[in-house]
Amino acid sequence: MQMDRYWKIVWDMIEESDVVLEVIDARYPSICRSNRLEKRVKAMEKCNLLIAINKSDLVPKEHVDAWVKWLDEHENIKAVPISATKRLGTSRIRSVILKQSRRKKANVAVVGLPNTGKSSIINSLSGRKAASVAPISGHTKGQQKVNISKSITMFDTPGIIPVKLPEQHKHLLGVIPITKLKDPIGAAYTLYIQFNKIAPGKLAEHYGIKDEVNLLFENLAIKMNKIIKGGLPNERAAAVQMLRDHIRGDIPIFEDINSPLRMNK
Ligand SMILES: Nc1nc2c(ncn2[C@@H]2O[C@H](COP(=O)(O)OP(=O)(O)OP(=O)(O)O)[C@@H](O)[C@H]2O)c(=O)[nH]1
Ligand SMILES: [Mg+2]
Repeated sequence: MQMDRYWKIVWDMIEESDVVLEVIDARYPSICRSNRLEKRVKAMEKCNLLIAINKSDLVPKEHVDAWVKWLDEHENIKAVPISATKRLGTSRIRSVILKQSRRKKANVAVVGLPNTGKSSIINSLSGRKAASVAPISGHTKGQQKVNISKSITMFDTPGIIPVKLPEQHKHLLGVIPITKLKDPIGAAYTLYIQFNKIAPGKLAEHYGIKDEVNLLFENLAIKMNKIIKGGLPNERAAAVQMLRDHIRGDIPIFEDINSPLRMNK
């Protein structure tokens, strides 16, 4: 989808909304937020911004709590931790939405980068599979209206990758479907470098291999038993597996609030 078309859908929807729920990934809050969106919503009189820190099952509670506090104290933004798949924080988010809404009935626009879990949140709040979910970014194509309860209606939107999102952040957020990657080894290498910046040595520790940059995929392939004919390690298969593990949330690495990946919004 074209950027212009995307923003038109979002702006039109926000005009009709009481609350904008910006969904971010609990592992990398600083790189998920949209400055453009937040500015516009903050300037609106009838509409309030609420951040859902989703996938909070993948990080320690203290980490999410620290982000909630930081957003409140530094930016005066209300944020609620949630895990759509584990159904944690769902009642809380419902009650906060109603508090944030100026009307008794709340229209909620659910927005955010691809793969952050927008459709999953809608499903966990509605208690049924109303919105389609996939571990592939760009899954939701159009806008979809879902009635959550008598008082809450949500609008699911497609996620879109901002033009300015740096390459390394795209891989951290898994916004490019693995099947569309021309160079999965390059992508996995970029991810490894990012991981080592955030938590040195942690990726190697996770897989139980030596942290040797030149032998990374060879070591991974041997460890994962991905061997091609002739006994050679299948480095490409190892890279793809590492990317998959990351998208599934199996690699316990997340940004440190004290040295965020993005300083200025
Ligand atoms: N661990 C974990 N995974 C989650 C959570 N919420 C969503 N996911 C997973 O993240 C992936 C993306 O979820 P979706 O709900 O399709 O995300 P989306 O934001 O609607 O994605 P697009 O439609 O592509 O923009 C799926 O594999 C979900 O199972 C969560 O709270 N915890
Ligand atoms: Mg979706």
